[in-house]
This record gives sequence, structure tokens and C-alpha cells, in this order.
Amino acid sequence: MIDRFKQIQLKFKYLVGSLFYLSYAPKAFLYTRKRDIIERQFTLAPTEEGFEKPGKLLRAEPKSTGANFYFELAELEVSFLAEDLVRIDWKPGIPPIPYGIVRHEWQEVETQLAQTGSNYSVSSRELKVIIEVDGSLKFLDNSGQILREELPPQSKGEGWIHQAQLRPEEHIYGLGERASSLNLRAAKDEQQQSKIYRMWNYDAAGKYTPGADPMYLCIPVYLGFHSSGSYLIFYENSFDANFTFAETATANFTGGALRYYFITGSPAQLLERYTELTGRAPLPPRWALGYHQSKWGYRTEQAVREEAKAFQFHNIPLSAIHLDIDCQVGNRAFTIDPERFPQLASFTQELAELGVQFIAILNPGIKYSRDSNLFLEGQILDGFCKLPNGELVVAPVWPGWCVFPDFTNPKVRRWWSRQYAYLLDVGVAGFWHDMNEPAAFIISGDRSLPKVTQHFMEGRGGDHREAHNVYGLLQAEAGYESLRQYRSEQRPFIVSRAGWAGLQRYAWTWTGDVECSWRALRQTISTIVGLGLSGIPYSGPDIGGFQGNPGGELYLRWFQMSTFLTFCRTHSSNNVEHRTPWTYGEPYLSIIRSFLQLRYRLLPYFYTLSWEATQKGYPPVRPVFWSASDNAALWDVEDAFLLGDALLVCPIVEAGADSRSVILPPGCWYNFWDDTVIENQQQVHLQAPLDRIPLLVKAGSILPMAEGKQLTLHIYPPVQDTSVSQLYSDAGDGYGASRLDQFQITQSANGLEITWQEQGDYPFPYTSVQLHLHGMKLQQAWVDDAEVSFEGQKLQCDRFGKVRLEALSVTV
Ligand code: NBV
Repeated sequence: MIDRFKQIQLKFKYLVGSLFYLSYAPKAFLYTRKRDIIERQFTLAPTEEGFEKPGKLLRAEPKSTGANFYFELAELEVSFLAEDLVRIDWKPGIPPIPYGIVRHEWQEVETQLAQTGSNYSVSSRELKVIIEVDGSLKFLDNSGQILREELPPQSKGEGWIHQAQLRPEEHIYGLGERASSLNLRAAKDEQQQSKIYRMWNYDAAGKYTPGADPMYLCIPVYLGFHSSGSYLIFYENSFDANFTFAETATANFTGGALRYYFITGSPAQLLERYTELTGRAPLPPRWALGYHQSKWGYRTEQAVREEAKAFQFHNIPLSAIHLDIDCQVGNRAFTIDPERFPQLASFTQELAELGVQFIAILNPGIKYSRDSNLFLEGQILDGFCKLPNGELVVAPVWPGWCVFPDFTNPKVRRWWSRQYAYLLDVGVAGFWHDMNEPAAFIISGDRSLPKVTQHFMEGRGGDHREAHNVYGLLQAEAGYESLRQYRSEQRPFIVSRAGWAGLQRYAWTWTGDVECSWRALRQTISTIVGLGLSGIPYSGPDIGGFQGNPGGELYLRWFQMSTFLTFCRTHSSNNVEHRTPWTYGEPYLSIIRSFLQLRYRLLPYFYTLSWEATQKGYPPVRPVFWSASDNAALWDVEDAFLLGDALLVCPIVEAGADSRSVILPPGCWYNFWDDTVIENQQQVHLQAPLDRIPLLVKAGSILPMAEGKQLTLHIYPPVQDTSVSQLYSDAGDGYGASRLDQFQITQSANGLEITWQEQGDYPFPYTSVQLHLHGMKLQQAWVDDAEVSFEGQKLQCDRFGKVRLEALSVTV
């Protein structure tokens, strides 16, 4: 009876939600027609200019960090920015505005230009580029191994076709957010042809099933792995493009310049260099690594208050609540309805006292109405996107007919930045940028602005074909700068749906309106790992999926996976059942609670990984092959991921499964749950009853976990000679002092020695330290040469310089 009632309720909710969407249909229809007319009216006939091949190489000229090459029909500039990083510029082409790039000055690299017959080469100590007489390029590492062979580029009208030969075994990863296999080359379309990956940020609402393309956040960067090595290619070109990976890797750009960067090295080296070029993610506030609760449907202060209290009631940790467009007035950006949120300043304070941050959504579309202040202000600045005839571009989004700030204009970014200030003043802790591809409602065709829309492009001018993919990036920049300026003592927190290369400098992302299914849960792993390899370290899915009701088992399995992702948030649509950790009752509630408690205990580890991302650009969530990329058996593992170097997370992605097999990177691994040791096995089968997913710890690691002021260092021997684990701490927010504690473990004949080195001036934040030894039986222990007692495998101690543990029967 109750079930029946619930079903009717859900159907009713679904109906109301659908009617809500439908109410936009007339506007979407009108806009679609108008957009088609506009595109026809203003699109210029394509030029026939270009070349099939650049012609013959005529001469070469050395320059300080590389060389210039002159072909019959084109010019090529090869510039080494570092020993392992080279920039290639094929000309002619309008140089890109460096929206993706942060580092412009590089130390001079010594390079040699050499001629062999009619071919040339330019080399640094790490990398050689061979330039052949027809414009083919080869990239070789310092041992002479060929990493990549490119065909001469083809210039087609305003666009370029760029191709490289792929090895049979070559695997490809990246391209930003993709709902595809982790190895992008493995995916096929419905005709069993190589999948086409489009480079065009796209609102995937209602279409987000595995295989869908394009998605919200495209980045023209990919990594290639084959038997002779690995490399990264980043095209600094924001135009619409298609990429395919068959016998050749083909990039087909519709416009812009053919400028790209080539980097060689291991995955860690590739990400370090790439993020040196495009920027690293700043340290987030520590609370952001906790759990976030969201739904499209918190309409009142009271509803949010009750939700926060329910978390307390259920004893489930909560760090932030996200408010969707229904907290706004008429779905308008920068509003929060004062009738439904009458005491916002004291309310955000009340939540903060519960340890909960208030996050508000924002869409870029501004209501096209003289009753909208934002519209009037933007008009004074002449800051909205226009058509070539000077008319405003007007398209329907949630507030109704909307105009769109031109974020490629610095004046507009500054104006947009100012808008956050008053929400910051009343304690809004962070912002969630939605619909910023930018998305518009349509009946057919592209869900965005007309391609002929004009953009300021920092003064040089351009159109939407070039500006579209950087739109969300530049909005995120404006938001980030705002938070830095108006709340300078705290670190910014912004989540952005769309973006481009460099988004990591300003924002996190989530994977949008993913369907609610087991296959979508499985898909999420590749999507998130692929984002990390594209330089975006912080991302996560709507736990349970956006559209639909997952039921207890799927929600739980989704939750268990997300426990180990950087962005851990439940979110769902306005026409589905309200979804929280307690929605499905027991046993799900208790299991979710224990997973979240584990996540919070692991926060010192997460936070240290975040700090590492600021230093090196490594994504905390990594492919299983991260530290063993020459092991081809790992290249296709897409049902597991590493969290840092120490944890291997193996989610359950099938209904009813209570065990699964795991392909392991080489070495020795511990089962986190029972300390069994798995040594040098390529594949194991592990139990996964509802209350756990296989979770493995790499031998040699120290896993720092905290409960209140007590820090426990979980030590997993053996170590190959020595190994070092780090622990980063600071106040959790702001820009004050910090510290780095480094623990070095050395294996000795009858036990272990651990030394502790401290750096930095932030006081040690824990009042007690416990050492927990796994896999060995503790016999005797000395802290700074004084013998101490212990209990079982645990040793309670204070700060120390050196601990010596005599331990027996190493289980391996
Ligand atoms: O603002 C409503 C939703 C939001 O809940 C979701 O997370 C976004 O991805 N938003 C999309 C707009 C409409 C979705 C149909």
C-alpha cells in the first residue's frame, strides 16, 4: 500500500517535472528557427584556400630555442620550451589567445639543428624532432626510440587536418570529459567504425548514456602509450574539431592555428609538464574534500535546515549543501529568494556552525528584460554577445529569454566578478556554475549560441566558433578572481560544468546529468580518470545518477566508489525521488555511514594528495597503470582506479555482484579490510559483500588517517630499500602557514625503522600519534632509542625522530 502510494507520488513528481521542461518548448522552437535563419544569413562562404601538403622544404634557420623551417606553402616553427617539451607552430594561422596557457617564459633550452640529406632535425638533450622534406615530423626520445610519426599537415579552408601514425598496440587517453572507454581508441561507433570525438562543449541533458559524445568539457589534449614510450599532445586551438584514433590519430579542426605541444615521459612527468604549461589546481578548502549533499529541489531555508539536521540525526558527516536554481527568483543568476530564505546571513552562519557550507548555483544566461538589473548593467558595458549586425543574441534558458555575457572581454569578466560579492558577504561559501557551455534550449541542432555570434576575444575579435569552448573557462576565471578578491582570506570553491584546458586553475567539475544505471556507474570511472589525465584533478558524478531513481543497491555501490573520488556529492533531478544517504533505509544507511566515516578519516591522505596536485599536477584519482605505464596489461583496466599511489579502489559496477576480479599493478598489495597480502599476482578475485568493495593498499605505503586529534599512521611493509610518505597540513583554509611531515621507512633484517622529518611552521595539528603496523608481528619497539610498550600491532607515541620496530613473520 505504502509502495503504491510512493509510486503514484513519484509519477506525479515526474509529470510535474516534465511539464516544467515542456513549458519552455515554444521558446525553444522560436529560437531554433531564428538561429537557423541567422546562421544562413551571416555565415560566410567557406574559402577554398589551403594546401594538401605544405610543399617541399626549402630551407631551415636556427633560432635560440629551436628552428624555423620554410616550405613552399607553409612555415614551421619548432620551439623547445623545456628539454622534454616542444611547441610546434604551422603557419599561416591566426595565433590563439593563450587562454589555456599560464607559463609564457621558459628557461632557454640548448638545441641543435642538423641536416641529413634533405631532412633536418632539431634536438634537445631529451627529445629530437625530425623534419622531413615533405613536412612529415618524427619525435624521438633520447635513446632514439620513435614516439610519434606525423604526416604532413593539410590546410583546408580555415581549418587543419593533422594526422599521426598510430602503432597497432598504441592506447590513447584524455580529451577532457568523455563518456567512452578509458582507452579512447578502443571505442567504436554503431557501424563499428572508430569513434569520432567532437571538441565542442555540449549540454548532454537527456542524452548522457555511455558512448554519448560530445560532453560538457572538451579539452584537445591526449596521451599516447605504446611499446616504445609515452607522450602527450596538446592542441592550443579552441575551435570545433573532430578527433579519431584508428590507424592514424586524426585531428580535424574547423579553424584556428595549428599550434600544438609535444611532451615526452612517464604519466607523472607528462602531467607535471602539462600542468606547468596550463596551470595547476590551487589547494581547495579542506571542507571541500568532505561530503556534499545536493538536489534540484531545496526551495526554502527550512528545507535546507531540516536536511542539515537530518544528517546530524543520522550521524552522517556533511560538509556542504548545494542549492539549485529553485532557490532563486525566477531562476536568475545571483538571486536567492528573500521570501524563502529570509535570513540568509544568519542562516549560512547557522549552517557553518554545523560544519556545513552553503553553495549556490549560477547560470551565465541573464534575463533579457528591463526589469533585470544585471541586464541593464551589462548593457551599459556593451558586454553581451551580439550578432554581426549588432543585435543582441537572445536565446531561451531557465530565466526565460536570455542574453549572454561575453566573457572573452576582460571588462565583462571584471563586472561579472563583482556580482558574487554580496552573496559572499552573506556567507555563501562557494558557487556552482551550470549551463555554461553555454547551453540554450533548442528543438534541433546545436544546444548553444549561433556560431556567427561575435566575441571580443581580448580586443582582437572573433566568433563563437572560437569562443564557445573557452566560455565556461573564462566564466570560471571571473568567479575565481572574485572569490580571491572579495574573500581573500579563504580559498575559492567553484564547480563548473564546462571548461577547457586550464580549468583546473579555477574550478572543480562534475560529470553532469548522467543517467541512473549500472552502466553509467561503470562509465564514470573512465570519465573521471580521463579528466584527471587531461589535467582536471577534481571531479565527481551525481551519486546515484541525475535522472531516475537508483534503488538501494545501485545508490550504495555508486556511493562506495565516490567515497574515493575527489568530489563526493549526491545530486539528482527535480522529478525524481528525494535522494539522501538514508533514502533506502537499512542496511544501506549504515554502510554509507561507515564509508563516509572512512573518507573523513582518510582526509589527511586526500588533503596531502591535493597539496601534491598543487606541486606536481598529479590527479589524485589515477589510472591503474600510473606508476607502471610500460605494463601493457594495465592499459585497458577501466573498472578500477588508484587514489594516490597507496590505494587501489575496485568499485562494484554490476547488480547483484558480491565479488569481482581485479587486475593488479606489479608488487605487493594488502587487502585493506583484512590485511591479507597479495604478492606478485596479476589478477585476483576478491569478495565484495554489500558492505565493502575491494580496496587494496600498496606495500611500502604509510596511510595517514585521523580521528579528531589522533593521527594513526598505518604502516604497510615491506619496503624496497626505503620509501617516503608525506603528510601535508595547514589550517584547512586561507593562505597561512603550512607543514610537511615526511616519514621514511627503511626495512632492516628484523624489522623496520621509521624516521620523521618536519618542515614548515604550521604547528603539528594532532595531539597524539599512533603507529599501526600491518602484515608483521610486533615484538619490540624503541622510540628515539628508548624502549616502549605497545598493544598488539599498535604503538601509541608522541612526536619522534626515529622509531625502531622489531617485528616477526613478515607475511610476505
Ligand atoms: O539547474 C538544474 C539542473 C542541475 O540540477 C543539473 O545538475 C545540471 O547539470 N541543470 C543541469 C539544468 C537542467 C537540467 C535538465
